[in-house]
Amino acid sequence: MGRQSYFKALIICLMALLGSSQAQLQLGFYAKSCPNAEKIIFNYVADHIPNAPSLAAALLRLHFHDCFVNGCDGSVLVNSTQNNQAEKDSIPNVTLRGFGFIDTIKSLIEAECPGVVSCADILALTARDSIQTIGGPYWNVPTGRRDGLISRAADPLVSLPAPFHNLTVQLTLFGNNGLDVNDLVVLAGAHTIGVAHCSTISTRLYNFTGKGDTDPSLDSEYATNLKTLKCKNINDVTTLVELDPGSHDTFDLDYYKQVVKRRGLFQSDAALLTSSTTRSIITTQLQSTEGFFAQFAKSMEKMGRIKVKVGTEGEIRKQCARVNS
Ligand code: HEM
Ligand SMILES: *[C@@H]1O[C@H](CO)[C@@H](O)[C@H](O)[C@H]1NC(C)=O
Ligand SMILES: *[C@@H]1O[C@H](CO)[C@@H](O)[C@H](O)[C@H]1NC(C)=O
Ligand SMILES: *[C@@H]1O[C@H](CO)[C@@H](O)[C@H](O)[C@H]1NC(C)=O
Ligand SMILES: CC(=O)N[C@H]1CO[C@H](CO)[C@@H](O)[C@@H]1O
Repeated sequence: MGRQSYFKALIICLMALLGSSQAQLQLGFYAKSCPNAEKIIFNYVADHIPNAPSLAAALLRLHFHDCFVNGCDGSVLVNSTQNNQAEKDSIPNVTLRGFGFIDTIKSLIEAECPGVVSCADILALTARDSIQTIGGPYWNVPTGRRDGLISRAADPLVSLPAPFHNLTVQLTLFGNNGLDVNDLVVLAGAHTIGVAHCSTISTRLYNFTGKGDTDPSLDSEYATNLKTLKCKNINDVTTLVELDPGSHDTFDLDYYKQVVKRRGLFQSDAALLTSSTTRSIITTQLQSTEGFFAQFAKSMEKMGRIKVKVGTEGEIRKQCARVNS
């Protein structure tokens, strides 16, 4: 190889390296291309979440559902079309909320710098800022995610944990996304906020083994309360139950306190008591709110990196509910 072509090759290698180092998430990815983006999101959240704190839970869950299905690529935000049933129209979605909130923030950002900031990043930042606004943990959100082109109704059923999943299944689904048992127990701590529909626990309350029975792993006093005051029959699909009764808008340790009292709402919550590893991770969280927040922040940052699309992959959607055509 001649000296010149040697240098040419070297330069090409260096450029490739540079290219690949740019093609990953970084803090403040939009600092030059849309310097106000993160501020616009933060201000909108700070203006609106205090009046509607329950939306913080919805937005966090939306980010989780986005990341677990085809990676954090905004695919959860896409509307179905004549030719495509999107993730939104799949069973686990039925109760997702907050789409309008994201769409509004997207339009504010598009007005400032069109075609620059991805919906996946907007969702990740909005979830983080919403939780911070209700007094929960703060975590780093490196940005640079690109929006996916695909959103299929069949995928959430396969990728997302369900309320009736045991620990083994939950660990597998988290493992598929590079998350471990610690991440599972820590992120399940998100159930310290928000609500669930009676449909998610009707079998647990009324027909656990198909004999009209109640799941014996659920505290019996709590089960009775739920049946007499909340989910009054097996066909009730609309009534809402707090995941963490009494403090469903407060991000605290109460979820873990409920779980150890056998009052976790879902079988998936109760399942966290079925191994000594998960029990000991719960005990660790219960030692301090600061400790839990720090771990939650770490696991959220990890979750936010699941199978992200970067560089020239995917696209920057113009509207979050529609793939560009
Ligand atoms: C570990 C497996 C998990 C299962 C089986 C699960 C399941 C569920 C179910 C069934 C609901 C109730 C939906 C409804 O009926 O409206 C729910 C709500 C919620 N989940 Fe999870 N989840 C899991 C993990 C997570 C994670 C990792 C997060 C976030 C980091 C999260 C955040 C939430 C929040 C905030 C709500 C309340 C939503 C609202 O108030 O609208 N969950 N979850
Ligand atoms: C967990 O659930 C899966 C799927 O239903 C089942 O195959 C497995 O045996 C269960 N594991 C345990 C430990 O119960
Ligand atoms: C309870 O489960 C059994 C077995 O799956 C089913 O045959 C029965 O119809 C269920 N009962 C109700 C009230 O849904
Ligand atoms: C997506 O669907 C929602 C609810 O039906 C609707 O309000 C919104 O305008 C749609 N957005 C797009 C871009 O089609
Ligand atoms: C929020 C949302 O898009 N919900 C949809 C979930 O899927 C069902 C059909 O399975 C639709 O009817 C809901 O509108």
